Amino acid sequence: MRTVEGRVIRAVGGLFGVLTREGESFDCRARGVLKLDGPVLPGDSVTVALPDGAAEGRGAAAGASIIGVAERKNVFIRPPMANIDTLFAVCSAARPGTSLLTLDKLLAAAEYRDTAAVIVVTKSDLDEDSSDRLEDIYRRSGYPVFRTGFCPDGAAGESCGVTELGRFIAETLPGKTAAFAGASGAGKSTLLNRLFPGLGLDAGEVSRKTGRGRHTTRKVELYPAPGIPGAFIADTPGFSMIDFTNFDFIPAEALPDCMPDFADCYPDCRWPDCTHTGEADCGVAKAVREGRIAPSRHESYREMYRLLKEKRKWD
Ligand SMILES: Nc1nc2c(ncn2[C@@H]2O[C@H](COP(=O)(O)OP(=O)(O)O)[C@@H](O)[C@H]2O)c(=O)[nH]1
Ligand SMILES: [Mg+2]
Ligand SMILES: [Zn+2]
Repeated sequence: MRTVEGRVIRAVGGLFGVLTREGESFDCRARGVLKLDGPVLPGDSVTVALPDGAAEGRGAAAGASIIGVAERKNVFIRPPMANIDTLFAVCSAARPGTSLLTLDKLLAAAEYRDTAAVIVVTKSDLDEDSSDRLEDIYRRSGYPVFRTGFCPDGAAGESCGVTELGRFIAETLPGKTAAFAGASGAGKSTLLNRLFPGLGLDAGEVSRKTGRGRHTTRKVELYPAPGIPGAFIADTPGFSMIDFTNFDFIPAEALPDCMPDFADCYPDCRWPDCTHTGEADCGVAKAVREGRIAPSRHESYREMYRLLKEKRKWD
């Protein structure tokens, strides 16, 4: 018997795929010793006990089992996964378009979980005005923003934004785990395949006609990011941006802390208990008037605050 450390890269029906630090993979069961609130999740860092003779690829049959789960940095419920350091919000500048409220919910949920967020505006080739608008709002809000698109005909060798994003990922992602969230059709699979040609993710569209097939299985899977040491990409097929935004566990009182672009303004509020939803002499409202905060961010905030307060009433 020996023990190894690794990362859960998939979870299917009580069987967990674990990739060890040494690069071996084992199928494991999770046995009673675990003291967790919920199940073992993709993204968990785990300790695995391997009986003598457990060979790679057939661990579970030989009795490989997860005997410990490291403390988590964060947990996403939908999609189910743990320990996400960075969330790439993939938003389309053209069809299907981007709901700013949905995007702002996603950013607040990421902030609350201590997950860094990066905005990627896709399809910038199709609508320059809409790309400019998204870029302006989120740059002003302090988020890193990248624009990608298909290159115009004849622009062979151009990457149209993908190289720049790839460089950022290579610099910031070593040792970290990233998830990509986006509305269906926003260009998530296309982007991942352009960024990581070696990853060979399923790029196929979900079959809308039959509504089934392997692409519709909602299974989170982690992949080692090709060429980036210690980095993982969480692929979340079948989950849309809406799934990631289940943010109603945030207490309304904590929402201001989930708006990094507002932080500098709070000292300017006249009332210490200002909720920034319409009080007189509110620092946030002042910053909006002066153009330091994008109006849409304040509108989203007010709507999210209202939703969270309403939710509290029903609980
Ligand atoms: N013009 C243009 N089309 C894109 C771009 N990115 C993706 N698409 C197209 O948008 C559609 C949906 O892309 P897909 O990657 O499947 O979206 P997903 O559902 O988010 O994974 C496909 O037809 C892509 O070819 C882009 O940057 N520019
Ligand atoms: Mg896709
Ligand atoms: Zn205020």
